Amino acid sequence: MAPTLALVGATGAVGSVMIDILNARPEWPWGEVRLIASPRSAGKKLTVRGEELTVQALAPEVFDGVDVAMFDVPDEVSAEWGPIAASRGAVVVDNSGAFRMDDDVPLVVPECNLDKIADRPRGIIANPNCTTLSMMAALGALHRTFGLRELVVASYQAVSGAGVAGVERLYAELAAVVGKGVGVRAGDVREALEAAGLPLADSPFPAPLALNVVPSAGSYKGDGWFSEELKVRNESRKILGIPDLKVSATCVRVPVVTTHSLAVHATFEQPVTVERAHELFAAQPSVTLVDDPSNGVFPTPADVVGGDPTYVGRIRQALDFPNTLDFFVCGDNLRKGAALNTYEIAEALAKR
Ligand code: 2RA
Repeated sequence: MAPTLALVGATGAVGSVMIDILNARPEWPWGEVRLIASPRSAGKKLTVRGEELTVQALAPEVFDGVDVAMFDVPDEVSAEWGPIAASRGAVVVDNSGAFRMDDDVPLVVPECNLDKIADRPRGIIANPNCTTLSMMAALGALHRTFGLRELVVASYQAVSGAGVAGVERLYAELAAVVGKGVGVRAGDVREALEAAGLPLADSPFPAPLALNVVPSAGSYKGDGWFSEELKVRNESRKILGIPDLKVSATCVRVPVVTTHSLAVHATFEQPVTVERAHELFAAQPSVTLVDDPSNGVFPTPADVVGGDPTYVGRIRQALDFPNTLDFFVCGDNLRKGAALNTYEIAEALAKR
């Protein structure tokens, strides 16, 4: 019998992208699909592959008979409900931060470590954070040939990483500043937002995003580090299976709606060349090479949003660092960064 798939968090920002992905997948290994959300969203009707489905409220019984349950909900909801779904027999593929660093939960990017989905003592498989995920397909391809040793990363993160509230805030801020000549004097963006009734206290971000960049992503964790920066370090080590990988990240929120970008400085054990890197990226189906800088060809969020691949460009050999490549990657943080990677894991489970 074809397996049953559940989507928990079906009405959220990532859940909506997930439904687009379900509707567009060329292969369809599933029988029944169940859409699940908080009691507030229960009763909503959504269409999956031509069939209108009613969203069910999260409850233990909704997992009975489910083979694979994809979770796109806040950490605390996953922490409580993931084990309940697993105890009812579902394999949980979780996109929250609740289980990523649990030794008994594999953290999977199909291009890097798909074999780990078989080793899941808690019945749970974790999906990485979108910032880490945006570079993993590209980095994994290089690591398999050159052997990654050190990673220095700067991120340029879109506001949809902070959910619908982040997107609404950016649009509201842009409406408050566009055409008003602000952004030329220290403090005038903040003044314009206050004057428009958009106090920072109401924002998901700690500084204005319009006409600005903000070096703060996630929550502050002490000693100068934000949670996103620590996730890049810890998750990269676990996914690539390099526990002592040297990693330093600076994560920055930028006024982009969707698609995270990263400037990557990666040092390898073996000598590297740009030509060989091009070959390796060309051979990786989920990576699209966009690298002709002399003609203005490189990846940008505005050009790649909505796409499934990781887009890579600006590949160059570091001038002063041996065995080191610098490059720029862009990846849709709601697709490969969240919904698509989760679904790829679920689909691989169904095929097994
Ligand atoms: C962000 N990476 O961009 C987070 C979302 N998971 O805020």
